[in-house]
Amino acid sequence: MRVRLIAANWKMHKTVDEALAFWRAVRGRVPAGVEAVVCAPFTALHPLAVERREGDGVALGAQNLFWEEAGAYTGEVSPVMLADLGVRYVIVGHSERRQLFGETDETVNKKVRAALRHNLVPILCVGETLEEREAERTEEVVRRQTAAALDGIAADDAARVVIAYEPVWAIGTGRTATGEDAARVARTIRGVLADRYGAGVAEQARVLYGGSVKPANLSQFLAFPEIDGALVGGASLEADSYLQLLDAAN
Ligand code: G2H
Repeated sequence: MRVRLIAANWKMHKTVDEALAFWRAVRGRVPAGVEAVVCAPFTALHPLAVERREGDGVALGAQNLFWEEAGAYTGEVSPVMLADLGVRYVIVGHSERRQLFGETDETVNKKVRAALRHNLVPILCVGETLEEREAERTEEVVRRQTAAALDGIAADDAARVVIAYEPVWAIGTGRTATGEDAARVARTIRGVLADRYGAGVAEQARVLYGGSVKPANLSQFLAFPEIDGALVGGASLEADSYLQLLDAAN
């Protein structure tokens, strides 16, 4: 039985005070049947880790990591540093990083592997651009990104990876895929897992939808059993809205 997951992706938002205010408003209010993860900017991770108490019901996530453990990599943050703070999840390969910061299938794979080595759960993002969608290449792109990201990863680890289908044209635009579209792509993702690892892993791994998810439209995705939750940007920034998403997923 897969537990639903609502992951907040704050992107480059919130000062430390704003992050702490959010945390205090949400903690202890997470419905029992849902997993809540807040992927905060690096600057807020340590204060949130200090603030976090048993029973808060919210896990900490990062939005990126580097694949080496330590060294001369100015500006980078390693999986060791994240694990040291009690961070449990890390977003890898978000389309903003692929498009704006030159991440490739190869670097995404290195990051997924590094996360798993340090017991962090990667939230691997895959999804097609508008151009690829219009050329009817969605399935091919998603299949390629998923397979490449999982290269060299054993079945046990693959089952722990959370895969978020985020069509690039739906991100921050107010446009969303239909529930049917998202469910079809979720089946494609599980197909890649089944081909490589067998039906057990395909059944165990969680697949999320992301792209302009809001409390008002979440149920259109969760109506499909293939979809186990959402990766949410804009609508995760206010505590009230995030709590509404958690309730809707319960
Ligand atoms: C997609 C999503 C969060 P938003 O990037 O990963 O953002 O919900 O604002 O479209």
